[in-house]
Amino acid sequence: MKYVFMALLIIIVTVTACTQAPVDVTQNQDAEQQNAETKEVHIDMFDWGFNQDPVTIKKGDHVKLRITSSNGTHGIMIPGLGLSTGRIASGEEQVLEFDATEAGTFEYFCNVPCGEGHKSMRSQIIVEE
Ligand SMILES: [Cu+2]
Repeated sequence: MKYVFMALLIIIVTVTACTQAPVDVTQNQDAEQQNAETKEVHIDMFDWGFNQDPVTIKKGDHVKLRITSSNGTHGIMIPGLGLSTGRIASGEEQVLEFDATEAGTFEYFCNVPCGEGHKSMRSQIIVEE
């Protein structure tokens, strides 16, 4: 009886050890990141406007804004997303990245006083559901 019990115990331990595959957490995280689309948008600023007016993206996108100036020194502030660039002179580029976790309309505008048309440098980022 004792041997039968020992044999059963050994079988149970062996089967349990062989069937528990280790859970690879990092693999699951990689899979999630690969599912998020990276949407690259180039916003070019000039006296006095933006080439993207508005910018439309999808909720869930990972967004990379490449921001340049082709004419004048400008910058971009997006208060609703807590993002802003510094001053970007003609020929320079700065990048802002964020995850579009919320649908909605987010105003953006020039954050560098750049002359008579400065106040008209306003646009929107529209995050669609
Ligand atoms: Cu400006």
